[in-house]
Amino acid sequence: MNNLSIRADFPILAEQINGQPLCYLDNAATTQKPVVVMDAMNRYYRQDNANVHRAAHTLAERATNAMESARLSVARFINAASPDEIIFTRGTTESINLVAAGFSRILQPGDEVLTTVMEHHSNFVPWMMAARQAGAQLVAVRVSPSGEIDQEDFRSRLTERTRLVAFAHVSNALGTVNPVADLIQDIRSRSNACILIDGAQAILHLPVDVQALDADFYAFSAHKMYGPTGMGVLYGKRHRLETLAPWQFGGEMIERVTLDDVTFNRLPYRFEAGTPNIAGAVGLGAAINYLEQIPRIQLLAQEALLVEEAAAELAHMPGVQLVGRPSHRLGVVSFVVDGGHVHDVGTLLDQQGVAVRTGHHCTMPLMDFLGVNGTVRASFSLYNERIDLERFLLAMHKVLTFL
Ligand code: 7TS
Repeated sequence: MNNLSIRADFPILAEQINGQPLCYLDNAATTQKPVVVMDAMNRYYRQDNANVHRAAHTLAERATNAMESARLSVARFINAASPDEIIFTRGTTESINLVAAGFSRILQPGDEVLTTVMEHHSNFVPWMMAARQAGAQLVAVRVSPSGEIDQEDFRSRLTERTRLVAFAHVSNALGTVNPVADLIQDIRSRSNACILIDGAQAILHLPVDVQALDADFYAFSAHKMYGPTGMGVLYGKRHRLETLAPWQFGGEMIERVTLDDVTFNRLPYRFEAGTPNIAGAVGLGAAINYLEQIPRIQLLAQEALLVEEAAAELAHMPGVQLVGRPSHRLGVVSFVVDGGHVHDVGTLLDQQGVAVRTGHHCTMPLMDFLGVNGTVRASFSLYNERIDLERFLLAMHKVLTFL
């Protein structure tokens, strides 16, 4: 194991930070980009740039083909039944807001939206706002002290009033892999509730098959899977998308408009108002093609071992407390240090070239629930190697001598 390397594909990994080679462990926030993604976007702007779907000229046709071929790549990558079920958005946050905006018109007073304490704010606040607007209730399932969804609480809070269930596939703050397939089956056996999975972290660490999972919606961001920022995906089952009202108006989402009426375009365009992020779609398509060419499954196994080892080593360091000890963890290890503010730990690590994230990770309800203000979070991805783990652990030993 650990003899696979794709580092050379990521030029930024050769950067020096504070006089040290970069040890990038902030992948849960965003991943670095391989040359092929940057080249594809550059080539698009140099050779093919035009607006899509609009003009009968060659460049417009090339731009349209580039965007639609990216849609096909996404559909293949997550095994969607049709590219019509792939909506391009700005990212996970926008994908979830799109569904929440639609549901704010479907929800009735007395209805409930079920989510969990573990969610990123992007999968919590949109439901809070939608529920408020409709006079419905937001219900949050508890997590256990180890940072897992409390399944008993989940079962008891899923009722005939639950109209939608939204939860993360993988927690960005703790790395917990939720038993999504089991939970979805359980929901399906007892309820007609619509199910949205926040896949922002999972897409980086797991092969995702939306048909096998049987979720109604699955949201993720390109920038967390080696693609560009400002680009994301909402997968939705066709019948769910068809019953959802569009939330932004103008451009290609219009089919026909008169002075006093309008009809909307077919899927997926009815949810893509305005000129889309064409270069972003090209970059996402290139990232997927890249992921399909590298030995992804072996690299994921290598990455998972590093994370497990990081957690085990940190757990043995005096004064270090792991936050969350999920039985199935991917990508992330979170911790606090006795007597040290998490931001100080982050700064001391940065001085040694090690990039981690500190703070609440946009999961304030989870932090409150676990009784911490924030954590230090080291997060791994496919290009991290044993040397990164060793550098991080060595840097942590130094940090502990300072604090
Ligand atoms: N959901 C989860 C589980 C996430 O991890 C994030 C981003 C989002 C939603 C929002 O994604 P966006 O691309 O729309 O911003 N998570 C993080 C993080 O953990 N640190 O920075 C961003």
